[in-house]
Amino acid sequence: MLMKPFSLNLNFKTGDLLPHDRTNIRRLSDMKGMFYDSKSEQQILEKENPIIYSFSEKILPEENGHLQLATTRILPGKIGNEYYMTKGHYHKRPDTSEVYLGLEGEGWLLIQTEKGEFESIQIRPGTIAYIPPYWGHRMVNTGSVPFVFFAVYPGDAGHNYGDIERTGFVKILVEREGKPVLIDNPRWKKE
Ligand code: PAN
Ligand code: ZN
Repeated sequence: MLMKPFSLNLNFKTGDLLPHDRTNIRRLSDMKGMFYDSKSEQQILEKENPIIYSFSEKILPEENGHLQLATTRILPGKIGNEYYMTKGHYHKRPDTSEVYLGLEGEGWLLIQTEKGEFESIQIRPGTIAYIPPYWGHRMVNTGSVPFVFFAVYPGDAGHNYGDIERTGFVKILVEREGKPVLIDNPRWKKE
C-alpha cells in the first residue's frame, strides 16, 4: 500500500517530536550493570530511581525502504564519575547505518565494532554524525543541561542490546578534574 507523505514538528530545544507514537523512559534500574561504579549505582537505587534518558519515536513500518525517526534526551548527571548515557546497541541487522544530529546540549558519541575498534565524536548543536554499518553506538551527556539529538535509521534496522550488555563499551567517559576523559573500560571483554 502506498503511504501518504507527512510532516512532523521537531522542537530543537526540547527534542519534542509532534506527533509521535511512543516515548520510552530509561531509568537507572533499566540499566543495571551498565555504569562501571556498581557501588554508586546501588547507593543511588536505594534512595531513588532517576530517569537517565527518554526517547520518542514516530512508528514507521519496520521494512527495508522506510526510515525510522526518533529524538533522544539524555539528562545531565553522573553515576559515580561516569556521565549519564544511553544503553547503546548494535543494530539487529548489523549492515545498517544511522545519522545522529545534535540539537541541544553537548556530549560524545562512542562507537565501536564487535572486534573492539573504537572511535569517539564530539556532538554539539548542528553536528551530524554518520554511523556506518556494523558500528555499535552510545551517546553520553557531558554537559550540564539535557543533551538532545535526532536520529534517522533504516526501517528494518532493529536493535541488539544483548551484545553491549555482555561486553560493555571499549572505553567509558568519566569526569576528571571537571573535564570529560575517556578511559579504558575495566570490564570490556572481547567475545
Ligand atoms: C537511537 C537510540 C536512542 C536510545 O534512536 O535508540 O538514542 O538509545 P538506546 O536505544 O541505546 O537505548 C538509535 O540509535 N536508534 O537506532
Ligand atoms: Zn541505532
